[in-house]
Amino acid sequence: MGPFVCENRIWDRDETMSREDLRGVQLNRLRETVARTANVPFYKQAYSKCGLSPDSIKALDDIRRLPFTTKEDLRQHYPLGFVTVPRADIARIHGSSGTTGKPTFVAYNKQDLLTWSGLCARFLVAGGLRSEHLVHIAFGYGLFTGGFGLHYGVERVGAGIVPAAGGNTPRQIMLITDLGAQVLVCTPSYALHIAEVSRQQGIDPKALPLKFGHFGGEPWTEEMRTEMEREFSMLAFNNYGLSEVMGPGVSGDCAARTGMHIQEDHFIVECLNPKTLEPVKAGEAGELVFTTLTKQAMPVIRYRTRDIACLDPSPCPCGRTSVRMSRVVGRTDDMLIIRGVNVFPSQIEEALLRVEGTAPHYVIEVDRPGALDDVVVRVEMRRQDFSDKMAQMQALHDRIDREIHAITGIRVKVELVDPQTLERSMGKAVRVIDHRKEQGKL
Ligand code: DLL
Repeated sequence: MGPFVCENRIWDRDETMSREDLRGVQLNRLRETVARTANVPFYKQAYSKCGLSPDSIKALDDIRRLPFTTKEDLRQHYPLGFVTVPRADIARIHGSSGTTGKPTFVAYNKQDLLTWSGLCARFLVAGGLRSEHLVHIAFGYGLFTGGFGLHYGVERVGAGIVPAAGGNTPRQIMLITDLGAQVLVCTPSYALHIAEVSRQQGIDPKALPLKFGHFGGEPWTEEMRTEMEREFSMLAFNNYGLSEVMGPGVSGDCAARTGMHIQEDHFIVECLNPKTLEPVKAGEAGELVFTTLTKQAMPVIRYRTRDIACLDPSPCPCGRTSVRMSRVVGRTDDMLIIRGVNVFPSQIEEALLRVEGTAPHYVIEVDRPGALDDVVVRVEMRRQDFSDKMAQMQALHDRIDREIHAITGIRVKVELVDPQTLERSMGKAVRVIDHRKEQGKL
């Protein structure tokens, strides 16, 4: 533990209900959710294929008879084919990267927004937030669920907010210093970057008023937690979520910090072997699959997250009765998280395809030399397009740069390389080299 103590406080009594009561709540809500989704064309078809109706759900184990949902399914029903409410009842739409240039959208009605802020309030309070605090939010506000999700969670607790959003780190440091925020909300890598820039400016991060940090949106390690707590002299809490299931608020650390409590009265979690789709043994790593229980505008059934983690059902000293999940230790697909933004290699390929003069050979190299991710995209030129003219090459470079930014939303360093210089692979092409893994940062 760091220099501050986090009192064990609980926001909502439902977090401590007995396992038996919880199972009852889950079963009722699962039946409601199946009923609600029966009119979504994707589920309607899937249910009728296997002869299922809401009445078929007699016990929680019956969830295993329900179909899975994947990001690809959402994409195929672009933009809002999974929505169960009339358009007029949609209160907010967020989105996250898909495997191609188009995002997948998620919709919320008024009640969903209330449920969501309550879920964020739970983990924020579990991690030290009090109504008298001032919270600096350095997440992007936009389609990404991080900014608005945490914003309304903090507001629900009654604390003050500085909605700084991302970017301009020296200004962030000024705001934290001058306004006196005790709590920082952002991605873990951005928090470390703030510490780095602060040092460069001759300000010891310990001198900042921060006492608690709530970090999520990307994988991080226990070593990063230790470093952050030492750097800022704060307590750092992990929180997890994904847009398709809700956004932040699916799970979060409590004061014990021995795994993130999954908000099981709102989500049923399964941990499955990603190949066989059978449950793994307790404590073993598997793919997390979530079914929403209270979402109204866009519930999802057995959503395959592609995130690999373990579940721990043992009782927690904090009094919450929910199962805890470990840190995310990997993914079953090739999604990269770059400075908190989800990026698929296929999006970069799509950008390159839009630019004439590039060969289908490229390599994406990800590194984290300091606190922030750096991406270099090396693109091989076609012989006929390879030019001695600097201006032509520069124009090509800039187009690639623009296309990648337009599709992924992130800035990368583009390097044009001579024809026939990138290594050819005998088997599956190696498109991504992620140095963060060997650096122990993932
Ligand atoms: O990242 C939601 C979020 C925002 C959670 C802010 C927490 C804080 P997406 O953009 O849809 O949603 O990305 C979801 O990010 O499947 C994980 O792979 C990864 N992820 C999110 N939180 C964590 C975490 C938001 N604490 C994807 N640890 C998920 C590891 C995380 N990975």
